[in-house]
Amino acid sequence: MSNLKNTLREKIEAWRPRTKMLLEEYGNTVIDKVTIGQAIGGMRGIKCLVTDISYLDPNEGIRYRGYTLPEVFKLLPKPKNAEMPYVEGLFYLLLTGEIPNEQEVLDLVDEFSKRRILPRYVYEVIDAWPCCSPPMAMFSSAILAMSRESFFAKKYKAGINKNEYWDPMYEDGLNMLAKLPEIATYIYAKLYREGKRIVGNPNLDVGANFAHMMGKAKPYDDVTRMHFIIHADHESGNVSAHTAHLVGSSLSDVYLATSAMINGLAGPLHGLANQEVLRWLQEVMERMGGEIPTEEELRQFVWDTLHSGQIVPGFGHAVLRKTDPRYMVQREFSLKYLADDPIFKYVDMLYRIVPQVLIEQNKAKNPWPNVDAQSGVIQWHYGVTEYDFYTVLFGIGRSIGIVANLIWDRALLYPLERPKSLTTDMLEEIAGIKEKNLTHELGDD
Ligand code: HAX
Repeated sequence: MSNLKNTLREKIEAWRPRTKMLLEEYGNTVIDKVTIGQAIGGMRGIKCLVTDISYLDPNEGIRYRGYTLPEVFKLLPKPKNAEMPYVEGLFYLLLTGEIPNEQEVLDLVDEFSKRRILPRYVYEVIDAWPCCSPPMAMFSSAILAMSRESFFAKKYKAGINKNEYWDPMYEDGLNMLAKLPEIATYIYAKLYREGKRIVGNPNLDVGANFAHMMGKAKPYDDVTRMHFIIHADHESGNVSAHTAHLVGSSLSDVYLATSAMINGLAGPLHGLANQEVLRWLQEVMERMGGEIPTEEELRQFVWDTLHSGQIVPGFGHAVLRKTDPRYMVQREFSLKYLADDPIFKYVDMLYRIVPQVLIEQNKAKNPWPNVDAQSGVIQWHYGVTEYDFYTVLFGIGRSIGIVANLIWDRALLYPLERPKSLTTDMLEEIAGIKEKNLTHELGDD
C-alpha cells in the first residue's frame, strides 16, 4: 500500500469518532434558521454541508485545510527551477491535511505517472463527437465513459463492507485524476491542432507534463500548476462541488460524480465565466478597433452591457464579499509576466472600473473580481487563444478537490443527500398571507 494511502487510513480512523459523536450526541443541536428568501433564492448562506477540505470566508477567501493561498504557495514543495508548487503536493494536502515533504510528493508524482495511460475507447468516445462540439461536453463524456473502470462499482457489487468504501474510491480517484490532463490535451489537439497530439512524458510532474502536451515552453508549466492549484476547491456549496457531492451521495462512482460536476461547471454563471470574460473582451476590442480604450469608453461599455440586461462576467460572487484571493494570485503573476500585454491592460482597467460601476448600479452584493476575471487572459498570453477550452482547464483543477471530498464523504459514511421541498401554498401559509390572498381573489375585502 502506498504511503499516502497508509497515512490516509490513519487519518480516517482517527477522524471517524468525531463525526460519530456529533451525530449521536449533538444531532439535534440547531446550526441556523432557514428563511423563505433562502428557500426560493438558491439556498444562499444555508449552513447544511460539511467538508474539512476547504473553507470559504466571505471576506478572506478560500483556505485549503486551514492554509490561505499565499501559505499554500509558500509551503508546498516545488520542482527545481519552478516558482509554483507541485500539483500533486496540493492533492496530498487536501487529502491528509498535512504539508507533504519532498519525498512524499515525488512518490505521488510517480503514482500519477503510472496511472495516466488512457484506455483506447476513451479516445474513440472523444473522436465520435462531431466537429466543433463544446469541449466541456466532450470532457464530461470521456470521464463518464471510464465508469466501466470503477473499482468501487465492482467492489460494491461483490459486497464490500461500508467501512472500506473509501479505499476503492481512493483508487478510482487517483486513476481518474492522473488521466484528466491526457483527456484534456487530446480534446485540445482534436479541436484546434488538426488532431496533432503530443504524447505525454512519464518523467514529468502533472504541471510540466500538461505544458509539454499542450506544446508550451516555460513558464507555462508554472502557469498550469498555479491554475490547477487555485481552482482545486472552494468549499462544498458551489455548483460543481455540490453536484459531485450530491451525485456521489447515492454511491455513484468517482467517474459518474465527476462527469456530473463538469456539467455544472460548464454554466456561464460558474466556470464558463472564465471564457465569457474573453468573449466579452473581444467585443470591446472589436468596438475599439484594437486600440486601448480610455477609462471613460470602457466604463460606457460596462454600462452598455448592464443596460442590455447582461451580466459582467468575472465579477461578483455568491459568498465572497471582497476581491477573490485567487484573482490576486493571478494578478501578481500577470503584473510580473504580462504587464505589457495589451489584453492585460484591458483587464487591469476593468479591475479599477467594473467595481465602481457595479457599486453605482447597486444590485450586485459583491462588486469585486472573482477568479474568472483573470485566468483566461493568462492563457491567451501564452498562446492558448481558443477560449472555449478554458473551462476544461478549470475542470481539471476542480477535480482535485472533488476527489479529495468524495474519498472523505465515503470515509465518514455521509448519507444520501435528500433535502425537503415545500410548495408555494405552504410558504404562503408559513408567511401568514394565504388567507389574505384568498380573500383578495374573492373580492371580499
Ligand atoms: N454583473 C451584473 N449583474 C450582477 C453581477 C455581475 N457581475 N453580479 C451580480 N449581479 C446581479 C445579479 O444578477 C442579481 O440581479 P437580479 O436581482 O436582477 O437577479 C443581483 O446582482 C444580486 O445578485 P448577487 O446576490 O450579488 O449574486 P448571486 O449570488 O445571485 O450570483 C454570481 C453570484 C457569481 C452568479 C453573479 O455575481 C454573477 O452572475 N457574476 C458574473 C458571472 C461570474 O463571474 N461567475 C463566476 C463566479 C465565480 C465562480 O463560480 N467561478 O467559477
